[in-house]
Amino acid sequence: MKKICSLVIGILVSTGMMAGEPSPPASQLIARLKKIQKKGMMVGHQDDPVYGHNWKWDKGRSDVKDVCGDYPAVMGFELGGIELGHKENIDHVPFDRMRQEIINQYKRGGVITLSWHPSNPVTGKNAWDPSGNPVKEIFPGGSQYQKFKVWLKIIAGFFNSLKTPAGKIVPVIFRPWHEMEGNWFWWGSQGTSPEEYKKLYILTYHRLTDLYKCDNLVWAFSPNSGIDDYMKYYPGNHYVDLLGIDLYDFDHNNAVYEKNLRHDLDMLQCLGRQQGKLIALTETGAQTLPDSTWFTQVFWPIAKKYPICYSLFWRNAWDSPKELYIAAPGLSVEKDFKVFAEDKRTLFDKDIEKIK
Ligand code: BMA
Repeated sequence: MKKICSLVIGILVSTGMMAGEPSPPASQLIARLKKIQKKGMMVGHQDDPVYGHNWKWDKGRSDVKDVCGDYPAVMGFELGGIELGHKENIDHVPFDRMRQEIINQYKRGGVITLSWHPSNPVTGKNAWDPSGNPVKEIFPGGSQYQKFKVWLKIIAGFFNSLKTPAGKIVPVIFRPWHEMEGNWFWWGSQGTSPEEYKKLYILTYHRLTDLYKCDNLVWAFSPNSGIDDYMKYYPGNHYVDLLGIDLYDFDHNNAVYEKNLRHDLDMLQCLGRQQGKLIALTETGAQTLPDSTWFTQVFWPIAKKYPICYSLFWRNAWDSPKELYIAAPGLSVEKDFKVFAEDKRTLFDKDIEKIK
């Protein structure tokens, strides 16, 4: 008996868990997301509380809330620029404001997801510059390894700073190195082999998790729509908690979007079941929202058939008018979005706040 007990304790200690100890914040969030997913799909919006259609930097404001009376259940924020020590991200959102909004969203029971478009470590240009073989250079022995280690330390510092005034650490969904099979980002397929990509994801995971003890990260993997072999760049089940896809309609073509949505969600549903992972549309939307019934007639009739944890509609960009992806007061899609929001299975902040 004694022997068995010490064996069990040995296992618990070696896995970092002791009976009676709360599980890490990330595991708590994963369990909560699974519960929420049974109720419906959370509606998400990038940069929701910091700017929107025709406004910026107001406090307490949100295009989604102005239309349907509640904040989106998921808010997305962007970390690009933090690695350079900048005070504002690449879309000019101050990191201090972002931290505050993340904490506000957590306190009202909402969920947070973070993306990162770091600059090209070799050329110093932005994330959309794939030149200079940067991925090869950031591994041990490479010319940018020291710099990359500092970047990860900085980003870990931000994750570890996400604490409520009472000292509670805020769990977030972290979605690094997205749309990797495309050729536009420096970590993308242009100069990076699948093996190098996996190494990059795993290196990031280990340094943040093991070295900097960021136990508040739920890890998302999100290729772009149209990927033939979803597992080609997949770093492995140990490193990923949520399977996503980024899918847009940039061309005002409902039929193509619908076809892609069905295709992507069929694939995600199947893989999610197979691998036992959550699934989500990690970025989506119809650019400029020209169809005034897009939410109820195009998106939702398909999306509602799948067990998607959330859909993150991209930003209503203050600095780029064509980047408009969710309803705001005065837009032709406003009424339609209200109907979409009234559906029992579309979830906003108040719908999930009691699901612990
Ligand atoms: C992209 C675009 C860019 C933006 C970036 C990071 O998809 O919206 O304008 O800078 O995301 O938010």
